Amino acid sequence: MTDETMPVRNPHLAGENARRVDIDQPWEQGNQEWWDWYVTLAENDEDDAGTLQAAPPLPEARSPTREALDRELSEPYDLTQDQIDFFRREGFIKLKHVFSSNALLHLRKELVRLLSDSVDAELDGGVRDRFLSLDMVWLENDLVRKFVLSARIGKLAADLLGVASVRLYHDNVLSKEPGCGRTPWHYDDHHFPLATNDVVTVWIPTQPIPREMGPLAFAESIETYRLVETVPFTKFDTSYDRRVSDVFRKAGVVVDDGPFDLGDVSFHHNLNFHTAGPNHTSQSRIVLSNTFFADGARLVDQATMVSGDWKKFAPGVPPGGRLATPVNPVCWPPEKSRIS
Ligand SMILES: O=C(O)CCC(=O)C(=O)O
Ligand SMILES: [Fe+2]
Repeated sequence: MTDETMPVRNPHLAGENARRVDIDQPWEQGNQEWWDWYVTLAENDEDDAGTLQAAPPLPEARSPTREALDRELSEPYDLTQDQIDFFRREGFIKLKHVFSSNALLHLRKELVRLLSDSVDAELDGGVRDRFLSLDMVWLENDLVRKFVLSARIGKLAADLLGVASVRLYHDNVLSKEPGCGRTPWHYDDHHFPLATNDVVTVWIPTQPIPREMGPLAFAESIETYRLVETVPFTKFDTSYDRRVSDVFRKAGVVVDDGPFDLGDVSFHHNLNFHTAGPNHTSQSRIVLSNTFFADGARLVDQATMVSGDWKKFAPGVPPGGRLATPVNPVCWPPEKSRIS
């Protein structure tokens, strides 16, 4: 077995020391370069590349008033016990009507502006085959900050995890451009250097995402990661992605790869395995994906390159240190967030 194909284990999960392999080296570049590398690890059908389909036009929208937007971002979204049980059993959930079309399309316009500034090109057709990413946007942009620190989302994250209080790990504006292939199979525990399993990511599409645009797709059962714990991660090719999908297919793992209607928002646990299809449409697939963790959590002792440029999200925190910097604000409950 070469260094590149050694199994990668998370010490706090497997209860053993992580093996020192060269993915243990820190990631030296930015998070955009990380995504450029990361999508090369996905297996894609050769004949998948080709003509793009026109996406359905975006619905008409009116910009919401500030009051209406603030209300919908802060009012609680009540979960049923069945929904909470589903999340804890399956490791993900898709919720309907979390935000209004007006609010989401208003956000999309702003994200299009930020993304096109970052690459100096038009979105929705002007950039091909890439996975664009921006992070820490909430620090600079008022509208993104409202969504990232939304009490509705913070409470949903805390309620799904069953913890009293959550902090932000980071925000992520993700745009899968026309022609970009699959997102490789992974679980986020592999990416986040957090020494806890109380971690959840909300994936907020800012447009309807039909199957051909590459909706996030989730393997059912929070235990599914156990099937692939010993599959060796390789940093140079698509073999990890291919082996994971082979194991899942042979084991009959059910995958929810259905479309997202406008207003649908998903939450996935850091142990949930997920992937996303290629974007075969001429529209950019733009989402806001934010990660929260239980207040009190610490960093792991040793992060790997799969965590990307994580120091940006935990500035100055030593290995094993408690993560509670000013860029990790409490997002629920509001009383605590005011004093933090
Ligand atoms: O948007 C994607 O294709 C992948 C996103 C993802 O893996 C995540 O938000 O955890
Ligand atoms: Fe992920």
